[in-house]
Amino acid sequence: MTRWEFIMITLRLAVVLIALLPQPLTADYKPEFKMSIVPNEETTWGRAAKRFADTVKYRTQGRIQIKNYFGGQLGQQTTEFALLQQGLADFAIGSTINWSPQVRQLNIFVLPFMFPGYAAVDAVEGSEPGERLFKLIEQNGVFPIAWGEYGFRELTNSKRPIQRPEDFDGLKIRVAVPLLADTLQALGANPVMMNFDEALEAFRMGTVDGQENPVALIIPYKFWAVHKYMTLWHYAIDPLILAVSGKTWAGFSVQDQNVLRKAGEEIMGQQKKESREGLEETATVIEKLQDIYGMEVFHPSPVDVERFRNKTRSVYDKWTKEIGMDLVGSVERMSESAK
Ligand code: X2X
Repeated sequence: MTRWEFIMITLRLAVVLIALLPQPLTADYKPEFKMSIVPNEETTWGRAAKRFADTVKYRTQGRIQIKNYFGGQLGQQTTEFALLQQGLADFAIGSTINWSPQVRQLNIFVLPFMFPGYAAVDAVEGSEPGERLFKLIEQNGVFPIAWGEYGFRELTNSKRPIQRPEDFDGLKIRVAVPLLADTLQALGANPVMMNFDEALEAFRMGTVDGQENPVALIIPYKFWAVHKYMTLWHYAIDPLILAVSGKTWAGFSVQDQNVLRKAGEEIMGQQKKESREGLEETATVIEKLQDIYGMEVFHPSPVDVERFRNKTRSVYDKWTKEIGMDLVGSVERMSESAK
């Protein structure tokens, strides 16, 4: 054997031996990715986060391990988007309401009485306006994967039935963001902006009279124990978005990005379905809230809704300018034709 042949054989042997070594399972990813979720794990929102973490771990053979931080542990709810931008949260299933301070176009979902029903919401998310919102989020350093939903927002309070704008007079109502504060103010209430966890304490203490949230949150958070009265008015909706910090996303292999995308779409599709479950039949919802939870529910007629809507026109106009006439116009047209 020549010296040259000996070198070649040794090299080949080395290549084979390296290929036979066990491959590391964890790629070069960090051992824990952080997921932010504002409410607790009992909600359809929290359950989706658990399912996502489990599915992703399984489908990536443990390469991507997501730890869920429920109850807004990573930061105040209206800073969640900033946490994603900075990479302080890797993932979030976030509310468009909570992200609206950073992405003002997301206020579109809480323009008073914009969406007549689920069909309009689905139409918007599944076409140009929805795509435009996802682009905007991406341009802001966060990669959106899929839409979810928490449902239409209803009003609860401890003082009296709210059937007309006059009934709001002086009621202290907690909201999360400025557009909602403007709306409640225009209706004659005294809105207070506070974080969700502070608000829960304020309801228990009775220092705040009411709030607005979807039935899918009102039930697991037992709002019926502190607020007897509900107005089922569907005045705004709260879509959720599963998203990844742009910084984190860029660090994943294409193969893992595909796994995340597919799992995210499946799980959020299911989450949306679960949030709507049992809520499509208004009569059944009212019966449940009354008979099981002892609430007194007012379901406004179209004429009643017009009264509330008329009071909030100036808010709608002011925020249309903030959001952009163009986007509002195309959502209005879709909402009109989905009626
Ligand atoms: O704070 C709220 O009201 C909640 C839980 O619905 C949101 O995160 C927007």
